Amino acid sequence: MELSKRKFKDDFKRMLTELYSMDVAQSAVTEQYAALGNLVRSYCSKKWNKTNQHYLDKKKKQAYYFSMEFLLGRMLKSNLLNLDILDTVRTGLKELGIDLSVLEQVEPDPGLGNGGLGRLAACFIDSIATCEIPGHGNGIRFKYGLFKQKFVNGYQVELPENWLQNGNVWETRRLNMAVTVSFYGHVWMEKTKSGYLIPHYEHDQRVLAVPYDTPIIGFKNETVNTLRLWSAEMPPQDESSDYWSYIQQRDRIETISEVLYPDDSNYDGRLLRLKQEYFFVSAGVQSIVRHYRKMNLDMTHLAEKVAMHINDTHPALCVPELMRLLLDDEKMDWEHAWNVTVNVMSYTNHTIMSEALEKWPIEMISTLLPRIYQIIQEIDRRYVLKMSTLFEKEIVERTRIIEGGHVKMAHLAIIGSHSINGVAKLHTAILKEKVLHDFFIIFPSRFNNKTNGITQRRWLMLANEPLSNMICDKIGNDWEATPTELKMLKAFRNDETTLLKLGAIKRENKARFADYVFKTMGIEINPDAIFDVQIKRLHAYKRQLLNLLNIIRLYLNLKDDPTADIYPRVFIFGAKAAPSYTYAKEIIKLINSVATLINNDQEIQGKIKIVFVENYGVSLAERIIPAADVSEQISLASKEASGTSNMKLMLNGAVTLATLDGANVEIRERVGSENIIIFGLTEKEVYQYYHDGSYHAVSYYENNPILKRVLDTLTDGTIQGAEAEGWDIFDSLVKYGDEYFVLRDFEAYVEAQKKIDHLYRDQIKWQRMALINIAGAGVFSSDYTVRQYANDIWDV
Ligand code: DL6
Repeated sequence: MELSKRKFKDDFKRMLTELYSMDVAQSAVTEQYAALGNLVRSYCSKKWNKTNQHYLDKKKKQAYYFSMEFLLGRMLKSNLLNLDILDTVRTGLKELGIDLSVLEQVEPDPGLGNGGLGRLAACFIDSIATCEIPGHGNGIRFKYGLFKQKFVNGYQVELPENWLQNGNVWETRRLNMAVTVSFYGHVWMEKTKSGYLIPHYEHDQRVLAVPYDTPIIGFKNETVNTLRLWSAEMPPQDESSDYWSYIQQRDRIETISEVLYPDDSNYDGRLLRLKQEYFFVSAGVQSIVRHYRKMNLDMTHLAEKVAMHINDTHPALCVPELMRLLLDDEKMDWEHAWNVTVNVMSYTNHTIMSEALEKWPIEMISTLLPRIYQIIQEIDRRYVLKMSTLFEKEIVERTRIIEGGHVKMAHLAIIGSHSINGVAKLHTAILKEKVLHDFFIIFPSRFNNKTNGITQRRWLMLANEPLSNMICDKIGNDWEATPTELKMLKAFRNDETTLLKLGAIKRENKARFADYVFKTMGIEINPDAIFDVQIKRLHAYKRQLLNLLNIIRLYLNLKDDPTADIYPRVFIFGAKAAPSYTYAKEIIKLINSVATLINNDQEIQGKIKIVFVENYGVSLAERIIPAADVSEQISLASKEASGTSNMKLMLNGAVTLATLDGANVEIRERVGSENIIIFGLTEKEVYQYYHDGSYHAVSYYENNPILKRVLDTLTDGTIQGAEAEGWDIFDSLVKYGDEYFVLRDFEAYVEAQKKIDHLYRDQIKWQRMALINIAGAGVFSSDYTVRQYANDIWDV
């Protein structure tokens, strides 16, 4: 947008006065932040309205991305960038004596997600608006985000993350667009005069779903889409009840949108989770259908105007909810309603881990959602009836929705969608050949791959301005809109000046991060060391443990010989463990205890250090990623669906150390095997082990003296303060089978790490690898990914 510095400064001062009756000198940073936020919103509000009007006038087909998680990160700078006013605002503020980078920090980082899946949803909505695709997000406005992580004596402690405490400038509450979502009660059928059976329902709990809309601004264009997050409130008519029962009822209702991932170790927690899933699905589907009605089109043509995307199994109830509206409200017959529903719905699978494939006990779902359960039963009955005529009984039984007393959400999503995609080539192949093979036999044409992507705006242009500027100096700025243009950087692969400059930028970023670490954690780290980064959820399959075992090996080497020729290294971890995942929490404690041991041992002269940042999230990722030399992507092959930190890190010039898992395979294709360090078992070898049962972890412990010595430190008192954790982890690896083949891959990993130590010493060579990685990262822009979704799946 056109905005002069003078106008901005006037607008900003006026906003401060309007909101707080203050001038700049009197105001505090919190007020300045709020004034700026409100101003930015006002700048985009016209475009937002115009975009909506345009979609309505032109009767545009629109896609709705249903996701339990949207891990947005802070929005201020991203909105300024997308409105193309970042520099104007920054200099304007500077002239008013205000530092934008300080204001930026005032904004809470909403943790409305857990990891890759939620961040992917956030990248997608940014890209959807940028690519001018009519598409919106639909989720829950959780009052509390994922917990705030603290380390107390090395243990993870979870504190509430009250991100809404000081309000949220980006959202607009739209009470007039609220809908009612109903739970419990019972359903009965009544015959009409013409002989049709019509369902009647009586519900015991009604919840008012109130939408809060956030503008999602496209990059330097006229599109502003919407992220609609639903909040659960007491419906007004129930206010007549007496005071105390009103308060109790209100609390019960508001709990629905209170916390992301309620404690699922007990029945009530699981029930709440199911309630949340239906809550945002029902609210979203109802409001989409209501919007469609405004266009006065026949309901049988819904799929021509609406696409609904089921992001992982959490929103799978979209299928029976749309069926309910079409059958019960629109009085459509089953075949037509089913046809419409399947054409509207599409589903992405994000994991092959069986624990994440949700299933709900029949008793729970039928009590909470009686009509929805009836519809699921009917979908299941018809599926079995139809497929039994075409396929063997066993395959139909294995793929049906209701089985073993449970409703299987992935099966519901697959049967009710016209498209099922995995998130990297390897992942999709595993789905087809192994995990969802039965479904692939039944619905081969529904399966497709959409490799994940990331937005280069947040992860390069905003997070790493020095690198972004250097790239523009070298190749111009076409890459900002066409990220594959980054490949032009390859022309500089032998240009020493460019390579040295790249190294110098990395060094500055590392020094900045080192400063932050010192100020916030009191740990001194050397910016000339290799910054070796593993940032992702804490999960056994991601194998933070493999990283740790190698660190212990290095430490023991240095203890044997403090002059050993080891290139200085800082190992950086960022990870949250799910609150009920005890083993992951034990790993956190162990890493922290090893960090205490190593970081305080004078004898090794700071040659290796461990930094485990607290409360890893989007904002911390933005600090760490530009400073990374090495990107650890070391999951057991076959287990990581895609990974996206691998893409963010390569885009910032980190060299990937990886197994052939998830999108690592495609990263290798892009950069060539000489610019990535690959090690470890392949997915085929892993499945072979499963097949023949021939993996015996204990033999690796017994036959590899280095590994034995490393593992023994877990139990021999070397690592103080984590004795119990040390024993549990030792047993899990040596005694109980080492589920994720950590010991099997140890030797290969050590060799790969030695290679890095060696390669890094030749800085020209290393920076060339970094450059090739940046040049190859453009293809992983989420702009391309969402275009593929739009063309191949949503048809928008
Ligand atoms: O697709 C986004 C992201 C992938 O990059 C990760 O590889 C994958 O682990 C993650 N999946 C989930 C689903 N739940 N679990 N487990 O978060 O999705």
